[in-house]
Amino acid sequence: MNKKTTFGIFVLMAMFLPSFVFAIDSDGDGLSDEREAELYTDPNSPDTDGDGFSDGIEMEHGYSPLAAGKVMVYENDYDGDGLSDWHELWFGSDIGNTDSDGDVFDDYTEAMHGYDPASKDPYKKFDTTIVVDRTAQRVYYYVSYLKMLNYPASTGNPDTPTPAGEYEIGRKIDNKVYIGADYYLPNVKWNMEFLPSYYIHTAYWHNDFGVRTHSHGCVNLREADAQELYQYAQPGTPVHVVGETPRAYRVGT
Ligand SMILES: [Ca+2]
Ligand SMILES: [Ca+2]
Ligand SMILES: [Ca+2]
Ligand SMILES: [Ca+2]
Repeated sequence: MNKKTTFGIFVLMAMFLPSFVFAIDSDGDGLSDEREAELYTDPNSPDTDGDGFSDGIEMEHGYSPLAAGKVMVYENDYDGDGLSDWHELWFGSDIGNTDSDGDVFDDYTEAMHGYDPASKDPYKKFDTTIVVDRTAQRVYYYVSYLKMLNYPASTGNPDTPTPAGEYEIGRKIDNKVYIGADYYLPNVKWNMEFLPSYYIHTAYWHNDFGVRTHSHGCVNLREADAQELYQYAQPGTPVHVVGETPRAYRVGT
């Protein structure tokens, strides 16, 4: 190794050295004091929740250092705002503050509507998408790449399938009557049209959600699920219908 190369390596080391020097880890658990402040762990205790596994090891394997035992980071909600610690770390919001950016909207509500819970900027938005999975008979709601909701559903029967494709919510109707040649269904709640005459809506006349297809092409959800999705679905929200319509009576085993 010539002198020039040695000098080059020395300069490189000197450039990166300060970041190691200043990343103080008082309790030696592998997480810097700065990181522990974000995580609400004790910077002076290597095992904040006292379950025998260090904060650093828990974070490395996806377990919460704030909850004893095998509680995953995505299962823990330190501030109880509905958004898990894992999601808060992904969004960059404060896991110990229900309204991280102080704009009076809580982190969960902001994230679910696609707003950034860590920023007051109302124009900084994430994409939201509804995915209808015909194979699994489920409906998912995504914010960016994160699956935020996962519901059992019933799509169109094999002879009247829900058409695959990429659509978007056109209009929302609180209460609607469905009339066809062989059916009359009044008082159907939470209707989200994604293609002319094709809606995502409740279905009080059956309980086959997630089990089998059961419609003339609409997507049926349980009432509480449809009501929840209705809050977040807006005209223009993309709806992707994917997978295959199952021929079998039951989905899965
Ligand atoms: Ca530490
Ligand atoms: Ca621990
Ligand atoms: Ca939270
Ligand atoms: Ca907020």
